[in-house]
Amino acid sequence: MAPYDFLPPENFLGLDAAHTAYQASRVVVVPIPFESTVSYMGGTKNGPRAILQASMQVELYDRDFGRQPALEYGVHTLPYLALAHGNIESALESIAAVTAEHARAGKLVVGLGGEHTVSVGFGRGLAAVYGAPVLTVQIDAHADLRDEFEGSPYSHACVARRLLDLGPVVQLGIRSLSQEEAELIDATPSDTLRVFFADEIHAGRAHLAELAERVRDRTVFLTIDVDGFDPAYVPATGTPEPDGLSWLQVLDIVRTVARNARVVGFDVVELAPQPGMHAADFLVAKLTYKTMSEIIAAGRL
Ligand SMILES: [Mn+2]
Repeated sequence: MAPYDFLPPENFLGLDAAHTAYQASRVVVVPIPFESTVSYMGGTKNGPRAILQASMQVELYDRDFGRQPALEYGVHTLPYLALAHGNIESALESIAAVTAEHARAGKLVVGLGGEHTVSVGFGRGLAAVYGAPVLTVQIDAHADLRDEFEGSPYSHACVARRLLDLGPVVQLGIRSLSQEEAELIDATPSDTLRVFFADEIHAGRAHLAELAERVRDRTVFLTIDVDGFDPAYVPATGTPEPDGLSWLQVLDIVRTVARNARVVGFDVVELAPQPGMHAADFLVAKLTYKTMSEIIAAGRL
């Protein structure tokens, strides 16, 4: 039995029953309020609820498409996942099992974190259905390439290192890493690990052509740590870093990946909602909607 908790107060985008029925929906949203290894400021367990609530305010009409995409593809929102805290291995197994269940049904699976550790389970679930390698595209301020952190191989600081077990990793927006991580990046072939640091992205748009080539026709898991954004956009996150990406820079990356790769799932993690900072919640909700619309519109799933 799937380890679900209770029903969310509202579904993603606040759609009516006709556009949220499981069978007819192309997209399944999985709220994962998991928080265990956070190292600085907490609160990511409240991320899924804040995203769902903010999504009620997102316009269904999208000017980029000239229509209301969600009404065409349908979005089914699952209840919050109830996960065992204190046992990360079993939590990751549950996340992987739920992700696989809905991927196997042919859905675009969308995870709402929660801390970034949930992405390890999410990626494993996708790999179980689509087969390795699954290429991870990671938007993040942090490299997350530590082999272990504070005694755990499943710290949010180790996410990308674990996802490297599933296939290559392409990172974008990175601007904080340890010496150990810098040495690993230097020692790893770019076909396995390519890091587009934030300054490379700020320098122009040249990274988009290379990104398109690296992901072209690959099976991709897109993981968006919202601290990839500049804190001016998303201050409500546990470990903010200056000099981050803008809304348009992130959208350019999402569009490039959606239009060139076969994206089989994505997650949005590390929002730690703060009272009075609802702009961040809304940005994340809108980004989630635009990302699912881009992936469905690309017609590759
Ligand atoms: Mn991060």
